[in-house]
Amino acid sequence: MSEDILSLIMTNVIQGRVDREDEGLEGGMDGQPGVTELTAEAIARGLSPVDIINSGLTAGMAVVGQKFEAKEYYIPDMLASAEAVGAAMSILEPHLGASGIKPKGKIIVATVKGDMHDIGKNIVTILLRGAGYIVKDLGNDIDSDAIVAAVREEKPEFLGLSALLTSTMMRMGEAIDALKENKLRDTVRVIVGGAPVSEEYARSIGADGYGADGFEAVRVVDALASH
Ligand code: B12
Repeated sequence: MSEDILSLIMTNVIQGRVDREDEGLEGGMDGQPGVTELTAEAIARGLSPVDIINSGLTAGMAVVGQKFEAKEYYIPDMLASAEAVGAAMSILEPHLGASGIKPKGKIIVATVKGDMHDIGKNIVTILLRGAGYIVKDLGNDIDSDAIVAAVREEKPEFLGLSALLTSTMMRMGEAIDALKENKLRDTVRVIVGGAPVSEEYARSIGADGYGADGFEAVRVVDALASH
């Protein structure tokens, strides 16, 4: 029975259905419970939030990621699924503490100064939250001073920086330099991403990690967290 509701959650994430009003990417599903109703039902039935996240939400997003890579899904499809996961996470968040799950760590994320692109960062945020991290999202167009101030105040284990423009990607290096100047660089692992960014570029600016997509972001942070 619990497997049924988890696989229904997974299917509805893949269909990008937040609630029963949504018809789903393939259409014709309106009237049936969506991800939020199913998540609330799963909690009411006593299922563990971890199982809901791992076997329902994250499993669904993994399929979405594969479909995106195979060019079967496009950005709006990915966003619909990400929105469904985000809505479910809001329902689960109060239960995560109650079930005694320790967050894996704290991450601050930001899109750098001059850059308004935040869709990718928002997906990374949702997936990291889904993987058990506390994520503080500073938003987009964030300058190095604000990043330094947030690292000083929040003392996160990780900082995730996003840039989508070749004209703003150097701001990630500037933020890392600003952390050094403020003697905070050794307190935080910095991971970077965004379409123009590469592994090589990440290394050249002194970042600790690079993720090509949201799923890799989680893998990279998990790997750094275990060292
Ligand atoms: C949507 C979009 C916009 C929207 C942004 C809306 C929003 N709220 O984000 C709007 C319309 C506002 C916009 C504006 C502009 N855009 Co624009 N935009 C795009 C577009 C089409 C999609 C970007 C996107 O959302 N992709 C989907 C997400 C899911 O992918 P992603 O961002 O790459 O994120 C993934 C990974 O990169 C990674 N990731 C991202 N961040 C992070 C962070 C970490 C820590 C990690 C580990 C991983 C990670 O994981 C994410 C999830 O899988 C791209 C084209 C493209 N194909 O990339 C152009 C694009 C980025 N834009 C471009 C340009 C030029 C502009 C403008 C300058 C246009 C103009 N003349 O006004 C302005 C700049 C505004 C500004 N100052 O930022 C160019 C950039 C060229 C360049 N090399 O610099 C692109 C490439 C289009 C093009 N081919 O010319 N844009």
